[in-house]
Amino acid sequence: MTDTATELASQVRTGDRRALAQAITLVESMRADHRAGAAELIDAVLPFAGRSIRIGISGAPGVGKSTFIEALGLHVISLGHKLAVLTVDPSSATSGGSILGDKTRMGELARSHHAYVRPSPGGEHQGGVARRTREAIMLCEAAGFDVVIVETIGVGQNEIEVADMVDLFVLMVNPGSGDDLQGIKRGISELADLVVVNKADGDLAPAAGRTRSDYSDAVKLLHPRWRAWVPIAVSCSSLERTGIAEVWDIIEQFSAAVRGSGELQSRRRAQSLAWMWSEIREELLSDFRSNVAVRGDLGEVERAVADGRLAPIDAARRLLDLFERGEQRGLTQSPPVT
Ligand SMILES: Nc1nc2c(ncn2[C@@H]2O[C@H](COP(=O)(O)OP(=O)(O)O)[C@@H](O)[C@H]2O)c(=O)[nH]1
Ligand SMILES: [Mg+2]
Repeated sequence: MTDTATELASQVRTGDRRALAQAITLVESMRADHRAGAAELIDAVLPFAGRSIRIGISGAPGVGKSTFIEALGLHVISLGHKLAVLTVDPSSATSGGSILGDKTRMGELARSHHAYVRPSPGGEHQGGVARRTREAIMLCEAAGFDVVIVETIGVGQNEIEVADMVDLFVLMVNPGSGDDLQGIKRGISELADLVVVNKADGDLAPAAGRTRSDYSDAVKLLHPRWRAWVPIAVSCSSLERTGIAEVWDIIEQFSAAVRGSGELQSRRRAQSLAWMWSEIREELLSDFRSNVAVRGDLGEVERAVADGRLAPIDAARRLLDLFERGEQRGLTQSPPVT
């Protein structure tokens, strides 16, 4: 192991926030020459990772996730916990202002010494979001944060990836969003362990109550993800900070239940294995695509498949053969694309 990785890892371990920020920046880096250092760093902190409640919070933009995390977070640190918040929001890269917006919505948290708020990295690259968030979680844990929240927008792949790296997956919805079964079906995620109806205040309070009860019925129809936990729906107001302590109590009950049943431990083992396989898939695919022999034929083969001139399975076999032969001849070190 290089000195820098060891050094950085031990600084992270002391809870040094600048070191933590630097470490996360390193694992977020897409530069190939940073990857080795990042891997060493993760190796070094691995024994100290895993000691947190990992919570994913998902929901449509504007539903109030950041406001909720600020309210919940302040409560959680008032109980003596140390909280890290990571955001996974690919849109924050494009809509310039929203990183700052998120920062501001969690302003009080961001200023606390017991919390660490890390917005999504800017930049165009979409790939690797899951990997770098997983690694950032581990770094935060090694730095002593015992509650980690990952905020993500509630769309497709993103949501699934986040659900795959946390213990508890929270779906946040607006009052009125479950007024018909169709709406619930569209809105509800199979992944939800807890549905939080936010904005239960002012004029929206009655609707929030109805929505909570609609979701309470709906979550019973979900295929349960845990033996020791049945998904439930609650309501709160992040703005007025009511119902927030109750949400935290539920999170603690969840945590105790799934630890007690041994499911948390087995879930995390399965997540680690799934992570390894997704690394292998990504590495292999990237080798495959950069393989000279494959690259030469890929366009034509794709056209043939699209036109129905070549069966997909034959095409795959042909490209894989090219790939394997190329690998054997050591042709993977392809010249850079210009
Ligand atoms: N009335 C009401 N508005 C809220 C509540 N929580 C958040 N908001 C508002 O909803 C908007 C979006 O909040 P934000 O936290 O950025 O949502 P996010 O996109 O899901 O992170 C902001 O204008 C908030 O002030 C709440 O509990 N009640
Ligand atoms: Mg937000």
